[in-house]
Amino acid sequence: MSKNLVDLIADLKEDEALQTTKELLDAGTDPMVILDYCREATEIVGKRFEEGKYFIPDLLMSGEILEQISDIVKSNLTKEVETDYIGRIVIGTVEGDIHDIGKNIVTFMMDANGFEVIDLGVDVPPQKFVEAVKEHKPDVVGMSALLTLAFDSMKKTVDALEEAGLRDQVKIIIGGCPIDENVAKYSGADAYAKDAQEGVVIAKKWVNA
Ligand code: B12
Repeated sequence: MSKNLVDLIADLKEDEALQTTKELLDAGTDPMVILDYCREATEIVGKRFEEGKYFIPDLLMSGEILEQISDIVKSNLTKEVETDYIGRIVIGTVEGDIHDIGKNIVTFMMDANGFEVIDLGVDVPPQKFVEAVKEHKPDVVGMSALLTLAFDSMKKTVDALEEAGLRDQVKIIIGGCPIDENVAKYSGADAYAKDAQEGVVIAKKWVNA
């Protein structure tokens, strides 16, 4: 069944993929496991795109399927009982990059774990991050990027925060499928997370929650 969902997404079989997602959740599968299947499937889609077997419309279709699955999954994740926020995070996909499915999952997970989230959207210029940090005074800034080209935007954003004298007031976490420790070092971020769950764990540590 599980392999099946990976294949259905990778083969862009929208209706069957959504149906199988619902069946898996009804059968008690952990929603986070479903997100892992999504990741496995995106790797296959990405590879087919690189190999010239898939084209932009196929990427778009995979994006649509992933978005619908993450909506279904989100509605199955239990939100903790409303309490005071444990911290505030400003998040966005950096300039030049419009991928937002992963960022939206992180936004949801942070919110579900007690953070107040200010989501700046996609293709966010460094200056917009700076303004948001001035306005909202967050504990954490989260940046997402899926394009290797966008690593420079991450660096520029960290530099802009530095220049504005705000760097010491926030912790910065980055993520996205090509992001690793080296990118964190290159950009000047404090940490990177391989997925939304890890991001939540790190952010919680930063606010001592
Ligand atoms: C769907 C998709 C699209 C959709 C995006 C729809 C949308 N609303 O986001 C569309 C069709 C629009 C698209 C466009 C393009 N895409 Co595209 N796309 C993908 C694909 C297949 C899946 C991405 C995805 O949604 N993954 C699922 C999510 C859940 O995973 P995720 O983003 O990694 O997020 C998780 C973690 O990384 C982490 N995370 C993510 N962000 C953050 C942030 C923080 C703070 C934290 C803590 C954690 C975290 O948590 C998430 C959940 O656990 C990938 C393939 C791949 N391997 O990823 C290519 C891919 C990213 N795309 C690629 C390319 C080249 C493009 C285009 C340039 C194509 C073109 N020629 O036009 C354009 C770029 C446009 C732009 N300016 O951004 C390349 C990038 C290659 C590179 N080296 O840069 C990839 C890798 C495909 C490939 N193998 O060639 N794409």
